[in-house]
Amino acid sequence: MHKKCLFLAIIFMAFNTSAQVKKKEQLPNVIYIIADDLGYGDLSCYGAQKIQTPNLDLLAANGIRFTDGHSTSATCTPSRYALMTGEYPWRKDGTGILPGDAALIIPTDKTTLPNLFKKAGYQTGIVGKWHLGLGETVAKNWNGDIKPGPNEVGFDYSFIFPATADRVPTVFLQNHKIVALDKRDPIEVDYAKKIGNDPTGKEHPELLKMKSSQGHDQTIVNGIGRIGYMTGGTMARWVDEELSTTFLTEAHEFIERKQKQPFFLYFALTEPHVPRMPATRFKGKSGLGLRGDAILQLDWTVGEIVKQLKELGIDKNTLIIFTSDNGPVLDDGYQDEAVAKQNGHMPAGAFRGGKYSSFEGGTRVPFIISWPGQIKPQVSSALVSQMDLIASFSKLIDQPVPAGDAPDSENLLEAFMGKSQNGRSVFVEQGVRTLSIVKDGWKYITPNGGTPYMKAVGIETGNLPTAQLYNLNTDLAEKSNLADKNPTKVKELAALLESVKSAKK
Ligand code: NG6
Ligand code: CA
Repeated sequence: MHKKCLFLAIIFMAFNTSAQVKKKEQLPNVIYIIADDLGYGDLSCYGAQKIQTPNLDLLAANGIRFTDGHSTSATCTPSRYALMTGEYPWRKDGTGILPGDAALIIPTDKTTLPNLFKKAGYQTGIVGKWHLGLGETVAKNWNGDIKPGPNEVGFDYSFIFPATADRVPTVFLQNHKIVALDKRDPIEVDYAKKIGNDPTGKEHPELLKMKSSQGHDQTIVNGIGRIGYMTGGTMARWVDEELSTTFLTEAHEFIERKQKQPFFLYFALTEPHVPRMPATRFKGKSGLGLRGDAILQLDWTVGEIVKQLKELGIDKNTLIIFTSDNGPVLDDGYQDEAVAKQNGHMPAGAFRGGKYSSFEGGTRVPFIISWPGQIKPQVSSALVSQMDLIASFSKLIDQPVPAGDAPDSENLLEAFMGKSQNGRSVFVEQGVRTLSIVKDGWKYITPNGGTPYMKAVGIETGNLPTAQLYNLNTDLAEKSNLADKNPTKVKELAALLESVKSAKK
C-alpha cells in the first residue's frame, strides 16, 4: 500500500512537471518596441507617402495594424507610467514630463508590466529610454549604485538612458551603474543652476553643431545644447550618432542570451525625438531632413530585430508589439529643418494636433502586433491602449493581477490576438492640461483656459475655454465642434468623465 502510494506520487509529480514544462515552452517571447514621438502618419503602412518604412510595413502586413491604438497621454512620462502600471497617470501627482534628475515614480510594490512577466517565469529586460525617474530623491549620487530604478520594478536586466535624449545626464546606465564612468571624473547633475565648467549653449552658441530653436541651451554634449547642467563623466557621455546602434546591440545581446527561455524585452527607441542626430549613414536619406532620417533609422532597427529572431529560429514564438509613446512634433526645440523639409509629409496623418495635444494626434499612434502563425494578418479598428497590456497579458500568460493593482487596465486579449474587433468602450485621453473622454466614437474635450496654439512647436493643443464635442465616426479630423448642437451628449460625457475620475481605484 505504502509502495503503491509512492508510485502514484512519482507518476503524479512526473506528469505535473511535464505539464508545467510544456506550458512554459508554449509561452511566447514578448518584445514591446516603443518609439518616441512617432506619429500616426509617420509610417508608410499608416498612409505616409513621403517616407517609406518597409520593415514596419512588413510587420504590420503580417500582423494586426490597429487604427485606433492609443497611448494614454500626449507626452512621454505619463504615457509610459500608464503602460508600466496600468493606471491612468492623471490619478497620480508628479507624472508630468520629468527632468533628468527626478526620483523614480513607479511604485516598487505593485504590479507592473515587467514584474507580471517576471512572476510568470519570464526573463525580463529593458533597453532604451526610461524617463520614469531614478533613485529615491532628486539630489542623488550618480557615481555609485543608482536605485531604485528599472531593476526594482521588474526588470532583471536594464540598459537605459535616464530621461530623454535632450536631457542630462547624457549617459547609459547598465543595471545600477553608469557605463564607462571614470571614478576620477565624477558626474554631477543640476537642473536649477550651472555646475562645473562645461560650456553651455547659451554662452557658446558657436560650439553647437545643431542650434536650438527653443530652450536646449544648457550644458553642451557632443555639440548639442541640452536641458539641464552636468559636469564630469567625460568618457561616459554618449555620442548621439551611436545612440540607436548601441541600444540595438544591447537588444540583440539580450535576445541572444535569453533565446532559450521565454523573455520579455521592453525596447524603447529614441527616434524621432529631439535632438535628431541619426547615424551618419542615415543622414540626408529621407529627403525630409533629420526627423525623416531618424524614422528611417528606427525602421531599419526594427527590421534588424525581426531578422535576428528569424536567424535564431524563434520568430514564430515571439510576439512583437510596436507603438509610440505620444504623437508627433516637427519643431520640438532644435533647428533641425523638420518644418522646412516637411515637403507635405503629415506626421499625424489625418488627425488634428500632435504631441502635447488633446486632439487625436496627441495619443492616437501607430500600434502593431505581430505573432507569426498565431495572429491572422488584419486591420483592426478596436479602441485599444497601451495601458491595457497588463490586464491582457495577465490572461495570455496566466498570471493573475492582484486586486487593486493596474486599476485602469482592461483585458483586451481577444482584440490584441485579432479574434475580436471590440476594444474599450470608454477611454480617457490626456493632453498637457486637459482630459478628454471617448465613448462610442463621441469625444468630449473638457473646457480649458490654456493656449489653443503652441506657437513654438506649431501644434493645436485642443484647449478651448468652452466644451468641445466631436463625432469621430464621421469627423476623424475633429473639425466640427458639435457641443452647442448636442448639449445632452456633452452633459452625458462630462458626467461619465467625472465618474471615471472619481472611481475608487
Ligand atoms: C519639452 C522640450 C522638448 C521635449 C519634451 C519632452 C523644450 C523647449 N522642449 O519641454 O524638447 O524634450 O519636453 O518630450 O525644452 S517627451 O517626449 O519626453 O515627453
Ligand atoms: Ca515622447
